[in-house]
Amino acid sequence: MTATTPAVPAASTVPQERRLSTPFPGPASRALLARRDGAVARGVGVMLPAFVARAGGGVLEDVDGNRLIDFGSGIAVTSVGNAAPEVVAAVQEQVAAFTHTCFMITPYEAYVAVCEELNRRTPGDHEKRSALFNSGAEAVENAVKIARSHTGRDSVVVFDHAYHGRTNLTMAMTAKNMPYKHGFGPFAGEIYRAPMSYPLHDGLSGEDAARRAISVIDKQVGADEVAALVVEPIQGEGGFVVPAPGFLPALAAYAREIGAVFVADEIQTGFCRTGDVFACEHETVVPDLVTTAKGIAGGLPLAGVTGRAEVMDAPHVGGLGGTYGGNPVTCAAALAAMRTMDALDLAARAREIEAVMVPRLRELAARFPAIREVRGRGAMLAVELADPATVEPAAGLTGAVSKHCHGEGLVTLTCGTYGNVLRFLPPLVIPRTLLDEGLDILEGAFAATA
Ligand code: PLZ
Repeated sequence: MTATTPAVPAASTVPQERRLSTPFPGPASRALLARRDGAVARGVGVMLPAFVARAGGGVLEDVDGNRLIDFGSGIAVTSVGNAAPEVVAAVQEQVAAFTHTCFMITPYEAYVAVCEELNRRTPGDHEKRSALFNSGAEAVENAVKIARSHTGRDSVVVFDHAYHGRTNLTMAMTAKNMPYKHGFGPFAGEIYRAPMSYPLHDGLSGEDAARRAISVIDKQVGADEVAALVVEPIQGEGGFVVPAPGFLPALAAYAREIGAVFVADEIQTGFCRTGDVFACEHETVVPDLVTTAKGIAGGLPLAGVTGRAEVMDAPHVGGLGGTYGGNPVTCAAALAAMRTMDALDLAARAREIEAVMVPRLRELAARFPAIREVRGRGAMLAVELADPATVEPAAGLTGAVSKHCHGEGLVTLTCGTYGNVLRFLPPLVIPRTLLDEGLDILEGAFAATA
């Protein structure tokens, strides 16, 4: 880092207000959508075809000048805000200094500094090491490599409804077939699935749900063959499933007992999203390894694996790496994003967002019986929808409510194994006025659809 820091604007320059043309999306987006259809593989879907021109804070502005309220953060990425001023300044400075060397060839300070920050910020005060990668899936792959190298064992245990990525190994670890796995096999071997704690559906205490999972692992995998247990402390794509209290601590204790590596996939939950810096902290669970990505660098592609020094240092010298992992521009962005999290106390902001949103969501649940549950923590919140008569998952209604929100200029996402969960992941810097307006739009969407 040089001594001269460029002037940083105090806040986003994109006006923090919703604005919609008629029709929406407008003509410029429609033209780009037609070009997209002729150029981009159809496998890469588009949820809301408003092509973005610039973004900031809690607003996305499209090429027609429409301004959308962002309740998605690009899938839990722009927690510090889109184009966060300090991130922009750090990236500009770094990109002008040098763009790439490959850390494995000629190293640079920012990579080391990010690892120091990860070692300091992740749960537990034991001796830690980190390694950096490009995407969440790549971090999960490397956590598995490290755990196998450390234990000399092959088997990896994952859970029902899990999402860990789209590469071959992580597709095997991901539970849901459509759209992630259909037609893309055969998948990597030695992946075993155990039942998750899903209080709404199993009614079990955390301890009982853990006993059920541990029995499956003991009988169907074999305790002394398990290299790693990999679990999302709150499941993301699988439906914002919050395990019952006691489930994660019991699994961590079991992993310790059988000599397996306990890996917390905090890719979606990490970096203040749930009101703690990491979701594991909520139950003071200390994982052996933590995978991070998404919120780590304000939108630049960076991921990490952090954990016990003796586990992380198991692979031989040269056994971990990649051309771009921990690219200097992404590392500069991460350091700036972490400074922003500290300066603005974004964990507290996530708790404030929960305090505003949960009462409104509960009011909606009281009014619309299709809402079976309001759940989540911090600014990682969701409602699960079912047919009130049959209690069957209401995927159609979930999609319709979300689409209605999109038409009103509110970016909402869905998730869940059954596609019946509407999830909310606003940037942690979203102004209160936009939060309230987004909730009003959501209420209108239920009134119009449910
Ligand atoms: N682990 C817990 O949430 C990414 C996927 C979006 P990558 N989730 C969003 C999609 O449809 O592809 C995720 C996650 C958890 C791993 C990943 C994978 O992270 O950066 O997308 O590879």
